[in-house]
Amino acid sequence: MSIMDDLRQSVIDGNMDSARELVQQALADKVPPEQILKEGLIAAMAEVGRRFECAEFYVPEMLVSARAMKSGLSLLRPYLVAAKVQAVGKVVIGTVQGDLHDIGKNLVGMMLEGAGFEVVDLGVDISAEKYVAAVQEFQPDLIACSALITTTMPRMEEVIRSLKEAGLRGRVKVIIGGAPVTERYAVEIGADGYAPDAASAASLAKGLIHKKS
Ligand code: B1M
Repeated sequence: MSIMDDLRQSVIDGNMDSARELVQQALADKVPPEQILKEGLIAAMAEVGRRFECAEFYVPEMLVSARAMKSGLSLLRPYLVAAKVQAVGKVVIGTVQGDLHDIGKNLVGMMLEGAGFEVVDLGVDISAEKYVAAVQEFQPDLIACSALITTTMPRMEEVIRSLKEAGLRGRVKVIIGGAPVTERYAVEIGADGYAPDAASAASLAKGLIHKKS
């Protein structure tokens, strides 16, 4: 097995220590950082997403894999920056105003990172004004909003309305998700997409980025 095979397997197994060691070893062996990212970390998370979608993996397995990926990525990031490796796109993510649930949102963020996106995580209880300010500051390609309570879902519509009012709606795609959210709701409020889980959020985001370019 090659070092990339071992790295992919470590991430899939959720073995944080081994993922870090293998990234370190690959760097020492002069494997280009972009190759470590694409053939190691991103490929592993694509497989994790596939297993989740066909119910071979559940949330706990996905969480440990995502943590292993993050741990390898934190070591690799300075080398990616030095090598000027471009992210697939930039996503601003947050849980909407009045809502403090962040476990699902964090998982979505990690899967997006695993898919090669640069992720700006605003945290929880994020008002429409904060999303607008973040679009102005970070110039993302996408905004991902999470809501876990039926009473906080309408805050997603406010985000879209505020982006329109600020003249920013054409510049950024908005994707939404969270346990009470539905595809129908996404259509109703004029979002660009809905994802029922973290793995499909990453596929949705990649699809929207390709449509843009
Ligand atoms: Co809260 N809570 N909670 N809670 N909580 C729920 C959501 C609830 C369904 C429980 C219940 O009553 N059965 C209920 C909402 C009812 C409703 O509105 N329909 C509820 C309530 C009522 C409340 C409080 C109001 C309780 C109270 O104080 N009376 C309160 C609200 C606080 C607030 O937010 N203002 C509250 C508080 C809390 C805790 C703080 C104790 C804790 C949150 C801890 C934290 O997040 N740091 C908590 C928890 C843990 C839950 C449950 C048990 C689990 C949520 C979770 O983390 N799931 C939840 C019941 C449940 O869902 N079974 C519940 C695991 C996570 C991986 O899944 O978040 O669904 P999930 O994310 C998935 C997908 O939804 C999707 O991908 C993720 C991964 O696949 N997804 C996205 C999520 N965001 C996405 C964004 C995207 C795409 C996909 O963007 C594109």
